[in-house]
Order: sequence, then C-alpha cells, then structure tokens
Amino acid sequence: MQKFKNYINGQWEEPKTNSYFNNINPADTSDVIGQFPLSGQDDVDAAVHAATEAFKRWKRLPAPKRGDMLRKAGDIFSARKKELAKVMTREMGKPTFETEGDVQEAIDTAYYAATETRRLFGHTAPSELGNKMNLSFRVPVGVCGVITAFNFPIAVPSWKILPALAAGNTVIFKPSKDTPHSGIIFAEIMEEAGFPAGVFNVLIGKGNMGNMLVEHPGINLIGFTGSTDIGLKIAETGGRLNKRVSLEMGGKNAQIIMNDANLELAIEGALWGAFGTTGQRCTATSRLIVQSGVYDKVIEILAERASKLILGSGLVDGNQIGPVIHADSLANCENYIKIGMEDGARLVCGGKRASQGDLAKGYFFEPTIFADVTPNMRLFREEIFGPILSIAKAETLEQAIEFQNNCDYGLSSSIYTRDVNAAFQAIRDIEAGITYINAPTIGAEAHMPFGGVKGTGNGHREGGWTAFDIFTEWKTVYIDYSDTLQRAQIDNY
Ligand code: UN1
Repeated sequence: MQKFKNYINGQWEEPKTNSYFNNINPADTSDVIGQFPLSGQDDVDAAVHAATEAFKRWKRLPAPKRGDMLRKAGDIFSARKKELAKVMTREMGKPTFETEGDVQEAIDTAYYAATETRRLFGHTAPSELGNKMNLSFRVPVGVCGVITAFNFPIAVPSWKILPALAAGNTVIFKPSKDTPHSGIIFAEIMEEAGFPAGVFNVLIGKGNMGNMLVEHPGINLIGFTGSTDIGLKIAETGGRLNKRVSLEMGGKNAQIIMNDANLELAIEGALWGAFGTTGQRCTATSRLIVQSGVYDKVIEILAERASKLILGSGLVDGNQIGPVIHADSLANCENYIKIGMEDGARLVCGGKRASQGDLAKGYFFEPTIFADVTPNMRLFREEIFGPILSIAKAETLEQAIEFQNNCDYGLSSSIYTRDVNAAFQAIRDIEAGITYINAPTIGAEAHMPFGGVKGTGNGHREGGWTAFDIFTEWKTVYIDYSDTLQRAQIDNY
C-alpha cells in the first residue's frame, strides 16, 4: 500500500511521529487509498520554522514574480485536472464532473490571484501639510495556517492559499483528514510551479494536529473552513493569542419559490442545490420555502425527480449522487429522519440508507425530502450536511423572507420569481452573504466575494479582491520633503 509524506521546506518528509492512518473510499469501504502521516508537534514546528525562514525572502520578491508562479500553478492544475478529479472523487465521493469543477475553481483562483499581483492597489491621499505625500499599501501578514474541510478538497484550499501567497505570505496547509491525497497533489503542483522551499508546506494529520497549528506562536493567521464547533474554538484561541482568524462555518441555505416562478427551472435548481455534492456543501440548499399556490405541485414533481437520481460511485460515468463521507454522516442523516418524524414533518421521499447491490459497500443515503416543515422544527434550523431537503410553505413574499431569515446562519440564499419588484425586495431584505436570483444556492465564482453573515463566519470574505483583505495588513507612509519639522494638526491650524 502506498505510504504518503508531508511536504515541508521543499522536501517530502516522513512524519517524525512515525505514525500513519489509512484513508478509505467512502463509496467502497474495502478500497483503502493509502497510509497518510499522523503528524505531531515536531512536524508542525519544522513546518513553521521553514515557513518563517522562507517568509523573509518571499515577501521581498516582486509581487508580479509571485504571480508568474501562480500562473504556472494554474497551468499545471489545468493539465492535471482529470487525473486530480479522480483522486478527489475516490477520497470524498462526489462524481468526477463535480470534482473537475472543483479543480476548475482552483485554476480560476490561480489565474485571478496571478493578475492581482500586478494590482494589489493601495491608496494615495492628499496630505494636510505642504510638501508632504501620504500613501498606504498592502503588506503580507506572515505565516498562514490553512485548515479546510473534505467537501471541496482543492477549490476551498485554493481560495485561501493562492491569494495568501500572491500577497507575499507563506503557508502551511492542513487538508481534511478525509482528503489528504488531494492535499499532497496540491503540494506536487506548487513544487512543480517553482514556489521556493518553505513558501508552501503541507502537513497531514488528524485530531489535535490542527490545534497545534492554531496554538503555534509562529503562525500569524488561520484561515479555516469547517464546522461551527471547531471554528468557534479557533476564534477563541485566536482571540487569546491575538491572531487574525478568518472563519467559514455552517450554512442552512434556503431557496424561495414564488407562485410566478418558472417552476421547471426552480425545481431543477432545487435538485442541484439540495443533492449536488450529496448535500455536503456549506452552500447546499437545505430549506425550500414555497409559496402556497405552487406548494403541492413543487413537492410532487421534486419528490418524483429526487427518487430517480442515480446513486453510485462518483468514478462511474452516469452516476449523479455519491456517498456521504463517513459512517457517522450516515448515522447523522438517520438521526435527522427520526427528529423530522418526531417533530411532525411529512417524509415524501427517501429517508434511509441506500444499500441495494454495490451501494452496500459505501455510505449511501437516499435523497430525502420532508414537506410541511415549520420554522421552529430542528430540520429547518440545524445544518445537516447530507442529502436532506426540508420544505416549508409561505403565503407571501414577506413571510418567505421572514422564514429564510429565521435562522442562525447566513451564507447563501436564492429566490425564483419573475417579478422584478419581488426580486429586488429579496435582495434588500434577505440576511445572507450571497443571494441568487433565479439560480440555486450553489455556484459561487472564484472572483467574487464568498462568505456569510450571522453564525456562518466572522466578517471576512474569501474569493476575488476581498480575499486580500484577509491576507494583508496596511502600511501607511508619510513622506515629508519640506526640509522642516511640520507638525500635523498643529502647524497647519
Ligand atoms: C463550500 O461548500 O464550502 O458555490 C464551497 C458553491 C461552490 C463552493 C462551495 N462553488 O457551491
């Protein structure tokens, strides 16, 4: 069986713990992918040392030169797209058309970040004094720890890593324990693209290893995507140690369907939003709020279509829905079925583990729909991270928006309507970082701000130009060429 290594200081290193764990394919649990390092404190120390040393030189390299390497990385991601997609699917289950899209987000991010190295605009402003110039520009933060989830093994890490490097930071990346192989290929690509030793490092591990990064005094910033539980702990530690922390946590995204919507389009959007990536997206549609005039019809058509989705290994063409990631995730889905029934929701399709034929080898769960869900039910409020959609009925636009906002999270949202007034009212009143009009809750593009309000995050936005607000600090410079002492606020008043 293949034994994998960490990537530290430009070298492939065995973990100093000499311990490993096996990772398996969630679509076929007898398929063991390989042995991966269980890194410990010594490995973290070595990576931090390497990244700290490398930072001294990397931050001095002209940003457009960093951009040249990012562009090269984009080219290699492109060349390896199909191969990498298969590795990702084998590790985390979603079909290869989705993992190819996942790699494409990294390609887009690489090229975007590369061009941004020729902008990274600052500001100039008039001085209040004569013969004096004021300007302000971005400087890197330092060594960044990047900790991410399994569901987007390449795209989401790339949203953090590539802008961080563009801005002159160095990075230590801890991929999800469920997708270590994807993280290793990320490192291979960065190595081939020519990033100098120590600028980008990958540490594989589980359990407390992520916390070792968060606690390490040599790490200046943590970029995290994952569960709310862990995110809040990172925020606490970051607060105590005065580290910059960017958090992307849960979602409970709703799609609204109004009576006047193009129903065919709205239903297609709901199916993709709810069951794409087996519902395991931060942006997944887990609530559908349907206006009363089309409520019964939407449920009927959706249930029929959802029960026809083809489950199976994402490595086989034609399969539409892969497994969930773990046995625990299956148990979690089963638990929410119980909760939904107890709370009085109406199960209209799915509701159990799928185990016919080859499906028994993996963690497959039937696409599930609950109707008659009300805003106080747990189904309507809690993130499930699985293929379970809850449908609620609303009488008016105002009520639909009220239901949508009645939630602790605020990542993505959507409304299907042909009424321009309703669409603009929704844009104004929906509490979410992202709102789609006549499109599902999933489908963020790499060059636009990505993130959420309320319990979803802590105010940062990845993606696009806003990622640079996370990964840079401002340096303000006053240049006085008057040859006299000019005292601001005093000599000029
Ligand atoms: C996530 O679920 O963490 O918009 C990211 C989307 C994808 C990204 C999702 N482009 O669904």
